[in-house]
Amino acid sequence: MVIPARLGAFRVLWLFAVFEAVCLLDTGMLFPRESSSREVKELNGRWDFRADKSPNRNQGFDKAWYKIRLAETGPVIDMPVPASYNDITQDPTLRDFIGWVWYEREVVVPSRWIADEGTRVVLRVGSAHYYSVVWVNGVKVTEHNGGHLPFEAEIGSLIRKDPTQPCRITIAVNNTLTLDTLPPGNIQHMDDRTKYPDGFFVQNIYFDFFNYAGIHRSVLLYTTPKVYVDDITVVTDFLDNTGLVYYKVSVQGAATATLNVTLMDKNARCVASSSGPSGVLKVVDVNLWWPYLMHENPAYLYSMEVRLMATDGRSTYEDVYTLPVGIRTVNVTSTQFLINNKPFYFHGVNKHEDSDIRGKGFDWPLIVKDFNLLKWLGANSFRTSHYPYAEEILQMCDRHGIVVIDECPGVGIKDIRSFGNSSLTHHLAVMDELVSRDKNHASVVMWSVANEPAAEMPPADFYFKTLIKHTKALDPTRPVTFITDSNYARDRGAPYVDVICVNSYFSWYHDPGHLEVIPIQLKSQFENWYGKYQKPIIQSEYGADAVAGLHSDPPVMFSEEYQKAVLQSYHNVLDQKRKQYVIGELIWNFADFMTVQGITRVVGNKKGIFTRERQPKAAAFILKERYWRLANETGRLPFWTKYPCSF
Ligand code: BDP
Repeated sequence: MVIPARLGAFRVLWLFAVFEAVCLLDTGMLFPRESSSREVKELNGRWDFRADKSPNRNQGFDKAWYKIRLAETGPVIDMPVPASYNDITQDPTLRDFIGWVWYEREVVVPSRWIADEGTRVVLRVGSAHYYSVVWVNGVKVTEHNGGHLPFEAEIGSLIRKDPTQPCRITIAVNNTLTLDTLPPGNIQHMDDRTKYPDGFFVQNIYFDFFNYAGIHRSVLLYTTPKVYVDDITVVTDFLDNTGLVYYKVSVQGAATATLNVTLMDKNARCVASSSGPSGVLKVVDVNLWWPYLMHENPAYLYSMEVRLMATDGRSTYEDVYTLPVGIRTVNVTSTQFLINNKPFYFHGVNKHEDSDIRGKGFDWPLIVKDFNLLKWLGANSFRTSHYPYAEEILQMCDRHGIVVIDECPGVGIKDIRSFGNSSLTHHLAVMDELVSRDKNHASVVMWSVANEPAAEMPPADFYFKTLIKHTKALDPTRPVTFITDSNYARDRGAPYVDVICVNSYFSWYHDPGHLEVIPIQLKSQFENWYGKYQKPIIQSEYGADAVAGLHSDPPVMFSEEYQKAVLQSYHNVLDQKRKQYVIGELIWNFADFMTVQGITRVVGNKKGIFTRERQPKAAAFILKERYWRLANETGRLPFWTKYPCSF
């Protein structure tokens, strides 16, 4: 896998071949950024909202609610965007609602956008859970299957039809999960009228987080010229002191265009330039992108400015898009994970997009707080368990040097029917969207195609072989993994991954209360997996629930002391095995998070080392001490031999 380390001229040829592969996807999903040629208008704030509580949840479509103002179809309530709708009101039926909900907002579009026929106006939804249909002034403009990923539609011609009309945006979102969605789920109708009321049904899910729904990320209008930069792909490398940025730009709207590409350093000095739709930028005395705590100058980002000029005989178009670029390489051997050819040890966390009131809704204060906590903790990495996180979060990772294992929403694939063709086709499409969105982030070092699937089932072999091969073809520059539990009988798919990621909960789900089993069971886990596959291993989850403030000595389950003891016991084994082939450890979980109601969860999963309000439990201090010690051992900074206290 991944870039062969030192192959001289072959390496360059190989990189060009790779590069074509990364560009396989036909349309781009560039993050909307303002520039001299592009404007962005956020449509966040208060929207009108109506849940379709009709028995078949289809009244909105039957009565065409999109054709008129939502408030004219029936009672609407205020709903913030972005946010999950579940925890916003006092209505218990909305908290657990399954089916279609309707959002609507009228927008004033700047008149110059409408007047200028050479301007494209794009409506973009950062993410909505899970199936969305979008109308503008009653006309359907797009639909999208799946949460966590953006989708968009060009609406310029539509709003130009009648510039006197306000631009009314209607978005219907359905959170129903089926055997073919990602994540999968299924609806169960309860027909026994001696037990259940008329029309009673439940949504079964096989994952452990609350099925928050709604419009979770920003809704935007943005403009580009009619001829525009549709996509950019960069692949980076270096030879000695020279950084190499292979780039490819795709243009839409014209058959020919002039492209100038300039790479600027942090001081806005041009360090390399090129022209044409593809090429290589050579950076003398390169500042590589290094992870946090691995280098004294981590997370160095260049700015790549792409400037397009085109003419269609009548008009001239100029488009400018600037992409942050970190120059780094990733390689995997049978025992190591290399960033810039140096061994990298993941000491990090698993997270969730989750907090009170807003649920999975995007929230800058929460994000910045979480990054401050990660840096305080000495964490150098996280996994986007169990779905793609907001693009702004990955941008923060690029800026701060936090390394990311980027996971798709393939969580809870437990039913054999979810290994069929339609599930696979959707899963492949989701990987396309994910790679297309995140391929240019220096912080993203590995793709994870699934979490704890029932990989012991025979169809899992074909399913994961196809999925992993497809992902590698999309992006041969990054390793691919899927996350398994410790049972190595569930290993269909494992032969195709580059890194084995194992979750285990010894003394919790297995042998609850018996801390003494951890050393032997964890050691066997590592030896079994390594013995079978000779691939590097990440302990991708481990942990224990702790109710903040609950104390017990001797430690008992759910106390802060027990959580601490589990961590310490794991760390002893990890310290032996990280000298061999264990390349990382990610605690489950960064913070407490909400789950479905059930007998094993007391208002959510309490395996956080921080509470849901982001306050530390005792385990956070254990981990902080450890992570800084690991950084001192594995980072390369003489002045970090002292314990840090500056955060
Ligand atoms: C793991 C799952 C994770 C759960 C965790 C737990 O990957 O989603 O939240 O168990 O039960 O197996 O706490």
